[in-house]
Amino acid sequence: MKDFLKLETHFKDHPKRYLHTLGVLEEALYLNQLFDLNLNLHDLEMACLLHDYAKIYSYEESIKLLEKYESKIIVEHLKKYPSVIHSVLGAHLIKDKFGVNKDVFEAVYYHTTGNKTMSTLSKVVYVSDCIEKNRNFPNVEFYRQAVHKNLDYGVYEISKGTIELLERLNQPIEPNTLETYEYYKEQF
Ligand code: DGI
Ligand code: FE
Ligand code: FE
Repeated sequence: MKDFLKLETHFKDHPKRYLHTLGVLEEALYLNQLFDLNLNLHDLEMACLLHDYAKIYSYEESIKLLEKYESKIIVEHLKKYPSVIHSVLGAHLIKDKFGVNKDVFEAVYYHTTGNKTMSTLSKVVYVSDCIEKNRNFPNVEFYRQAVHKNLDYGVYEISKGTIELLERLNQPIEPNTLETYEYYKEQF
C-alpha cells in the first residue's frame, strides 16, 4: 500500500504513530463506504497516511522547517499553538516530497483544527484521526457513535470536545479550532 511513501522507514522510531496512521486510513475507508461518500481513494490514502508526517520532528526542528514555507507572521502565530504545527508543516513537507494535490494538502493542513470550509475529505481525516481503532481515551466510544450517526455531527462533537479539553488545560485555542466549533454548532 503506497510503498513509495516509505512510511515504515519514516516512522521507524515511532511505531505507535505508524499504527495510528494505518488506523486513520482504515476508519476513513469505512466512513467512505458507510456514508457513500465516493471520495477519490488515492487522495484518501495519501491524506490519511501522511496526515501526521511531521509528527516525528522536535519543536525546534519543526520551527526551522516551517520557516522555509510560511511567513514570519504565521510562524509566530503557530508558535502559540505547538500542537497545531505538525499539521501545517506536514502539509508543506508532503507537497514538497510527494507533490500532493490541493485537496490532500488542505486535509492535512487542517487535520488538527478543522475549519469552516472543510471538504468532505478534510472532515473524514479530521474525525478518523480522533476515533480510529487504536484511540482509547475515555470518551472515544461517544465520538465513534456520533461520527457513525452523521459525519457533520461528529465534526461538531469532536470540535466541542477539543475546545472543552483545551479550556480545561488552560491552552490557547487556535482561531480555526474555534471557527470549526462555531460553524458546526449552528447546524446542531
Ligand atoms: O496528531 P494527533 O495526536 O494524531 O492528533 P491531532 O493532530 O488532532 O492533535 C491533537 C492535539 O492538538 C490535542 O492535544 C489537542 C491539540 N489541539 C487541537 N486544536 C488546538 C490544539 N492545541 C491548541 N493549543 N490549540 C488548538 O486550537
Ligand atoms: Fe495530527
Ligand atoms: Fe493523527
